[in-house]
Amino acid sequence: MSRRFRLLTAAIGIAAFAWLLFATLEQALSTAQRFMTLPLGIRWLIGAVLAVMLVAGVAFGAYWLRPRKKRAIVAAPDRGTIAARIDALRDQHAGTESLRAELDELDRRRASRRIHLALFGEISVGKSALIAALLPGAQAASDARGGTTREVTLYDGLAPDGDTWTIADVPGSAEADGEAHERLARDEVLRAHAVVYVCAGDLTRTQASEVRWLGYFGKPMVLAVNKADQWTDAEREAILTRVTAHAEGMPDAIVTTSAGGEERFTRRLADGRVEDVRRARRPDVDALRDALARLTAPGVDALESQRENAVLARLHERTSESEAAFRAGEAERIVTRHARRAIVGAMAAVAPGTDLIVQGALAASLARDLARLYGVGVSDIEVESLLREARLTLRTGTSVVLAIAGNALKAFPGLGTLGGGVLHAFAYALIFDSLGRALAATLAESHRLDGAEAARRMRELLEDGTASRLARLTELTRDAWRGSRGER
Ligand SMILES: Nc1nc2c(ncn2[C@@H]2O[C@H](COP(=O)(O)OP(=O)(O)OP(=O)(O)O)[C@@H](O)[C@H]2O)c(=O)[nH]1
Ligand SMILES: [Mg+2]
Repeated sequence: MSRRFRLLTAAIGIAAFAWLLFATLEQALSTAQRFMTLPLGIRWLIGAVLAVMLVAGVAFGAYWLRPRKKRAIVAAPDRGTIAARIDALRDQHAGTESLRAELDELDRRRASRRIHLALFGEISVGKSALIAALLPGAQAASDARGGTTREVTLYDGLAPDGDTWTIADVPGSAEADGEAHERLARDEVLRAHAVVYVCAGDLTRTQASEVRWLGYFGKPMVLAVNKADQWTDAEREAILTRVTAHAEGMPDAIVTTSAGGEERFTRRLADGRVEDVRRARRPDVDALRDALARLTAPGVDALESQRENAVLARLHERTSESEAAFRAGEAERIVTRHARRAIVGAMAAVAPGTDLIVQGALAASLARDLARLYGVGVSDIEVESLLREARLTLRTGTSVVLAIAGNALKAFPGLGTLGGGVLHAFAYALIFDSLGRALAATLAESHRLDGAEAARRMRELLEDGTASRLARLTELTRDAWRGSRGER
């Protein structure tokens, strides 16, 4: 194209643009003029509509361009609070060894001032192979069979900046019947300053949830898409795009790696012969090493508080589970004790009628004991209102309770031989067992004495005549009966 022709085209382009600008301006001016001739009310109306559209447009633009934040990170209670809870559990003779050991390990690693890393991911994605590639001295066993790594092993090696990294090789997740191994893996992963989440292709739903789980605990994370040697460049790009979308912004970096496997090719020798060659593929983990170096660059002191938060958050979960289990056991004992007393109370009644009532003093004591166990303060008024609700429930449920007691007598003929009044004794076992369990469940869930909710659950339990329950209550009735009358 000659220079003169190009100048001409440029001049025409500029003239066209200027004309367009002029025409738009003219259109805008004439619209404005016509706008000014409109009645004042219409002008305000149009102005208001335009203003609303402008605000909506700006708001939508701001929403669209907002920085996408990572999901909220869990906030853990401090070490002292958790240690005190563990001590309280120990004083109540609950098993606390593993909780205590986790706290000790937390302190030990803080004192060691070493950067701890961990690799996490499903079985056979190449975690052990990646460790061998990152730390050439490490002898991490890698094998085509899934579930090769069965325990947590820590490997020490030199980081790019000359510091020492300790990298944990852990069992793979998502193995059939591998829950215990997976728990080991997850606990170790939470103890690390930074984690490499390893996958070998696009993230499945389960893998994406594991990435989210790491994000929830605030783990600095590199997502390594391993076995990249198996794809063409185009496939690799496509997989990376999908992995990035499914990881929902959780990882700090996403890299591809190639850690192992075999490569096969044919080689033509100088004498013309052709031979098949199989050899271990050279690993390519440079991008991963660089990403880890960047992630750990702030140093162990800067990363430590985040690491401790994750460990303490998990300890909080585990301690809460132990506390709940301990309370459930204690609640069971309290309910049984009161049910036993209710049976004895029923036997003491001179002439038991068909009218069942909730024994007030005993029910109040049951409510107070359970509330104390769950650390809920209760007033006399609340206890009174609970008793009212329970009595109302029983009034409409009397026939059901007596029918279930009758069934128990038929199912366990030995019970009938205990004598008259045993039907009522069993009925009271059922009533107090139902009230106690209903109350314990309500207290555990809502941490307050919710009479209406407890009564609703009590009604359900009064109607529960399953065989195992009848057997348990029969045993209780027989025991209490014999205990109070002496062995007969
Ligand atoms: N082609 C190829 N194969 C790989 C790569 N990395 C690992 N492998 C192979 O994948 C298989 C599993 O590797 P491992 O390192 O045992 O995997 P893992 O994640 O530690 O597995 P578990 O310990 O069972 O959880 C082995 O046969 C490795 O040789 C890779 O980058 N490319
Ligand atoms: Mg392994």
